[in-house]
Amino acid sequence: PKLEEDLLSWVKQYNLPQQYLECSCSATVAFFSIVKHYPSPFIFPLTLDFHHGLESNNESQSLEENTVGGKCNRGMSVPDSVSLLLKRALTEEEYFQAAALGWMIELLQAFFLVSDDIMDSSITRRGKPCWYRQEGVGMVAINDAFMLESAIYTLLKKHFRSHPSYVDMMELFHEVTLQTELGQLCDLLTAPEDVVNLDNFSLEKHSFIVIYKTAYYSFYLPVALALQMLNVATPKNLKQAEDILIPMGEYFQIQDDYLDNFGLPEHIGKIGTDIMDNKCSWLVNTALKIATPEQRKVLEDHYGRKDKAHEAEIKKLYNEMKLEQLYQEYEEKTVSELKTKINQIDESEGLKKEVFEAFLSKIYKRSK
Ligand code: DMA
Ligand code: MG
Ligand code: MG
Ligand code: MG
Repeated sequence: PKLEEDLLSWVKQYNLPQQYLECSCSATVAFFSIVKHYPSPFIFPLTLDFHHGLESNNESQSLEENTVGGKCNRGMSVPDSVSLLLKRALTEEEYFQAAALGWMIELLQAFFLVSDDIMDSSITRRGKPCWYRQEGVGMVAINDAFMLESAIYTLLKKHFRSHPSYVDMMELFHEVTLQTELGQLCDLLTAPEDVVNLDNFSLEKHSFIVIYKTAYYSFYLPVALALQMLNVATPKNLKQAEDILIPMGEYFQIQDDYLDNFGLPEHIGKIGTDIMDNKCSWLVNTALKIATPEQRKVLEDHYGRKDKAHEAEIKKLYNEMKLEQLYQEYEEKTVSELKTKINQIDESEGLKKEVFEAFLSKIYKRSK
């Protein structure tokens, strides 16, 4: 509340863009609405319930509009996992804690997405212009991203300071943040804006990039937090969880790469940029693996150029090469491997197969 009062007085005092007060899409405002509404234990459950088709209220509406707007898969995975680990419905207190941790993941996600869209020169996100492209925002979005990250630790301290796993949770957030940043670094370094060199790409490099940039924070983090919240995390069960969640997260990012080209902007809420951005995507790597010399030439002549006509040539080639079908084959094979892995889990360390099955069923054949 103190922070929010400060923000409002700064906006007035320094004559900052009105948007910071009014814009319903403001990540900054969303951050402060969280702080503002935080004393009510129902703000989190209500907002999260919204994604399950339940009615929302006006207060959670603003939060929904601003920070969430996405699928909330990561956030919801904490309460879902805690409930599956306990094999029962959660008490109000448990739900509040789990949902609060879920929200911290959503804040981390918001932090990564605001910065990712700047770095990727993206156009839209969740069906609206990317934050940095909105009026009066621009490069202030960089600082907004940092503030979204800060919000995690504000909330963690406020609600978990006396929890036995407080330090472990904090270290976990720091660790996965670093892992994600390393992944983003490799993603950017393999995609220089001015030099296209297809020899730089490989499926091995791709695998490293996607595991680091996506799998740790999207898949490992929610389950690790659920275990920590229940004070049952051990090096052994964390490692077991990692061994299945990392390949699952890799599959998830390959879906993202596939949808970047083959998904519908109305479904995915964003316009694909991977071809023009010269990204080391699953699609280009798969194409390179099977390309004839002529097809490779097309890739060399048109990939990674900031130009719609060049992009169209690549899209045409992807269709000719039947990448959609190759993706579907990859998906079936991977999902069956993941199911086998899940079935082999030794539950004596406190894990439950259902935690992983729930995760997998949320993403299988997703179109958004
Ligand atoms: C996403 O990679 C990774 C992070 C850490 C946000 P991406 O650029 O493919 O994501 P998107 O397609 O959502 O822009
Ligand atoms: Mg991006
Ligand atoms: Mg990116
Ligand atoms: Mg993408």
